[in-house]
Amino acid sequence: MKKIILLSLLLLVTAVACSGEEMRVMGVWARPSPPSAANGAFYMIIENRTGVDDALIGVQADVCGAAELHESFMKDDGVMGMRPAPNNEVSLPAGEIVALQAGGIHVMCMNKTAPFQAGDEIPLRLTFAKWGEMEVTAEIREN
Ligand SMILES: [Cu+2]
Repeated sequence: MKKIILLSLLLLVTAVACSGEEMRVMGVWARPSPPSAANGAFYMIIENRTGVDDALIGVQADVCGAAELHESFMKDDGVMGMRPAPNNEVSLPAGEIVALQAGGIHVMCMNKTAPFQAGDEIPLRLTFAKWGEMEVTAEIREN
């Protein structure tokens, strides 16, 4: 009897240890910007531990008139510009870590409805093609 209980416990522990499949979103943040600034950008690190290829396909925030997925690129005149990410999504291959960061892919918050002040916490709702929706909190800080 004891052996069976021990074995069950062992199986349970193993099951819990292996069930780490998740979409991990870390370090969500944005720089402070004054009310006069129409737009802001959110950055974050996404680790796809779900075991399947996925994609970030949308972001919503109450403080943004609209939130778009953007990529930065070098324009012909050597100046950095930005444009909607290909297919308006960010690919998240299984097992990989993707960084949304300044000078790269970012979430563009268009037509801000509130200033971003250092110390503020802004809720964002992320939509993944397969993982579904996730609520995260962006921290407003200088860097
Ligand atoms: Cu942008």
